[in-house]
Amino acid sequence: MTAAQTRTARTICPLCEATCGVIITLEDGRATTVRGDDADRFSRGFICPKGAQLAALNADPDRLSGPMVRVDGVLTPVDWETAFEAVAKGLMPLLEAHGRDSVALYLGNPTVHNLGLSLYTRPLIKALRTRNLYSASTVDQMPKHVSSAQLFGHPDTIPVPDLDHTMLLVVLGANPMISNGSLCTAPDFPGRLKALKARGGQLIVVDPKRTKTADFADLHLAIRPGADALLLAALVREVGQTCGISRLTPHCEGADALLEAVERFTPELVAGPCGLEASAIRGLAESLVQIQPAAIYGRIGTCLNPSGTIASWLVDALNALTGNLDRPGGVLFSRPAHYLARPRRAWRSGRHTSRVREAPEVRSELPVAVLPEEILTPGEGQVRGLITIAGNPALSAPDSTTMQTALAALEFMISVDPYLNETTRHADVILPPPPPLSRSHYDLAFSGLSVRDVARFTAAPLPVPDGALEEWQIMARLVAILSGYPVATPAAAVDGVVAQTLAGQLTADPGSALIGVDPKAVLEAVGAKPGPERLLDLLLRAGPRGLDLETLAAAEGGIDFGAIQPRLPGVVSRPSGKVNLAPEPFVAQLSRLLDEPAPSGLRLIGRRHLRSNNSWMHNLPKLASGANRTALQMNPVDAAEREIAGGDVVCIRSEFGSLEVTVELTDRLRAGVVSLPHGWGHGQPGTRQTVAAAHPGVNCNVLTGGAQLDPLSGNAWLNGVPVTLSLATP
Ligand SMILES: Nc1nc2c(c(=O)[nH]1)N[C@H]1C(S)=C(S)[C@@H](COP(=O)(O)OP(=O)(O)OC[C@H]3O[C@@H](n4cnc5c(=O)[nH]c(N)nc54)[C@H](O)[C@@H]3O)O[C@H]1N2
Ligand SMILES: Nc1nc2c(c(=O)[nH]1)N[C@H]1C(S)=C(S)[C@@H](COP(=O)(O)OP(=O)(O)OC[C@H]3O[C@@H](n4cnc5c(=O)[nH]c(N)nc54)[C@H](O)[C@@H]3O)O[C@H]1N2
Ligand code: SF4
Ligand SMILES: [Mo]
Repeated sequence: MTAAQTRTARTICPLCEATCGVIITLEDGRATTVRGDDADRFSRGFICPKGAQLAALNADPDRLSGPMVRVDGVLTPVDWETAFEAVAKGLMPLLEAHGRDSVALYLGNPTVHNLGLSLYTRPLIKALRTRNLYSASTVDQMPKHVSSAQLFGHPDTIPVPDLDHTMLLVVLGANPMISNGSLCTAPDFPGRLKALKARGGQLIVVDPKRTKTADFADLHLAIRPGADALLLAALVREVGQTCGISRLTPHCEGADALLEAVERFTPELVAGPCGLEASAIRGLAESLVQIQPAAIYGRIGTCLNPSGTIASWLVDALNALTGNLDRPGGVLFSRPAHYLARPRRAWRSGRHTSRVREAPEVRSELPVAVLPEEILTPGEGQVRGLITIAGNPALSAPDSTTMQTALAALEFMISVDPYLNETTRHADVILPPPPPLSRSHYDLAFSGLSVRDVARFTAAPLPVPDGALEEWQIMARLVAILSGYPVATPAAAVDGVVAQTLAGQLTADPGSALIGVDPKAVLEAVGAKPGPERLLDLLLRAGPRGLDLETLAAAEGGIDFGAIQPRLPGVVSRPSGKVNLAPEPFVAQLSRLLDEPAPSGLRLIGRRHLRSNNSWMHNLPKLASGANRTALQMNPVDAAEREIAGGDVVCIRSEFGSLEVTVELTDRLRAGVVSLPHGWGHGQPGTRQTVAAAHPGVNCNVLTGGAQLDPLSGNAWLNGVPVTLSLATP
């Protein structure tokens, strides 16, 4: 091999929210090694074991290289034109006979890590015009969106902890030493926690498990699952009793109503349900009063239960009351370099409801937990077709058994996905994107959730393989079909319309730097190149930093605009211009929490592994190997009570299903709590993921259910689910 054939290219790892810059070595047009990019202005060389597998992911032999269409019941490779013909032939009759709502759309997690997909989501939703819109958000962060919408006016106006400057970080229900953070984009989260300790700061972790993050903490409070809202209400009350509203920024309203709402939540009252000592709760409140600045941060553990929105709200109410909202070292709003639409209006949900159980729409979405019943319940408005984009609801959504029955019952299904997995095996048409290293990268979502204000763009390290379609082209072709254009309409024609529409919007919004400019001139300035890069260029030009794509692309390692800065009151888009600390529906829901029966029996929670990424990276040998990753972790005390020993196979049951699993004893879990990870249960018939099939694991979402949701956000109840155990009969 000659040196001329070896080169390196920069990209940004698209796998998790940490957005690490990486350097890929390319030999003979193939990615061979991956290392952290020391020149990246944000991640400064950090990389984790998953990022290190990007080259392997890119070259995974099980990745689909071309579209597949079901012919006589069998998924068969076809050319792209045949695939799009099949899409039109399957979808259009359903839409014509049964209306737009008869076809559902599910958007999975990788959508937001992918520029082409994120920019084409809106056009696709607009073209489909279905009320049956679903996403992974309702098995994840929807409570935080609802909370932010009510507090700040927009669901994406989410404050992030100022990790690099805080002196006290309180983490509830997150394990960033393993997950690398979520709704808090901070490459090298572990290093940032070490820096917090090094400058004399404190870390407090509230988690039923003594996690790797808790190992690192000054204090770990092993709360009972699902009790965070109660704990937070008591903390708000205690802080309110000590400092009243003296530390509140003047940009808040509703403080009196907030303090009244938490009045009854004394530490003594919530101690039992939280499984904590009242004195420990008081102690935490005291730390929050004394240590300044402080940041309170809640994530998955606070969101995946029926009081997820209440907990998400109280996290920010507590930040506000302790004087830490919009303050360096507290929680702040990042300012991305691209344009964001933030019209000033009252936010609403429930503008329509699901057909069967009348679950309210939130952000135009219905809870993914109701998708199975919408497919399986006959009648007017029944879902008969489904499009999944980068999602694996067969494993990731609650009540997997019913979900998979529902997917099998669909009349027609399309998946945009690189793998033949538990979900896409049900599809009639699979449209695979090119490998990840064949696309450019810019973080539209995560640059609005970052602990520093940064902008980074990387070009695609590798060309799109022969015969592949770029992901935006696949999306554009779907948009054309759903809009009733001829099937053969080129992607570029659709893209032209999308760019024109965006230019029109950007030149008409007073919140855009392009307000009043002639849209034609703007389009001329960005040039004719189709696809996401032109759309991104438009968004950058309309953004607050006066950037354009060429300038950004030339900035090696990206541009660092510095630490995140206070943004109140401008960032609030509520009609009053103030932060609402006591949204009425939240106050009403909070008061109901005290009426709930005290929890009893065993509760199941989840866990994440450093080498997993939800369900879809178990097909890489280096990430899937090792000891049994889906053992049921339990406390020795619970095991002894049931005469169960480590290594025993037990049957774990819930209202929704049962599984046989091997027990692993650990005193890291508090008694009364057992744990299984999600995203496993591979090797199902009709899938093609060879490595994953050899390490199938069990699917914990067989045990979770969609019957009870967070009423305010529609989020699923996946943590703290009641279960029972018995020894499996050999
Ligand atoms: N390695 C790895 N990294 C990932 C992912 C992955 O699958 N693997 N997934 C990515 C995704 S999509 C996301 S959203 C993020 C999530 O990132 P995190 O929010 O950090 O999620 P987890 O690591 O699951 O940590 C949740 C913690 O909540 C605890 N917990 C469970 N129930 C409760 C409760 O009721 N109260 C409290 N206080 N704690 C509770 C659990 O024990 C666990 O330690 O991670 C991302 N990063
Ligand atoms: N019990 C339990 N369940 C959970 C969780 C939990 O903590 N506990 N966590 C929840 C969370 S936080 C999340 S985010 C969800 C995730 O839920 P989903 O988003 O539904 O599932 P993923 O496992 O992320 O699957 C991603 C899919 O996208 C495909 N994919 C990967 N890259 C690309 C790409 O570039 N383009 C396209 N088109 N497809 C791609 C993969 O092949 C895979 O099929 O799971 C949730 N489920
Ligand atoms: S931490 Fe996340 S973004 Fe960074 S290398 Fe690992 S998977 Fe990629
Ligand atoms: Mo997630």
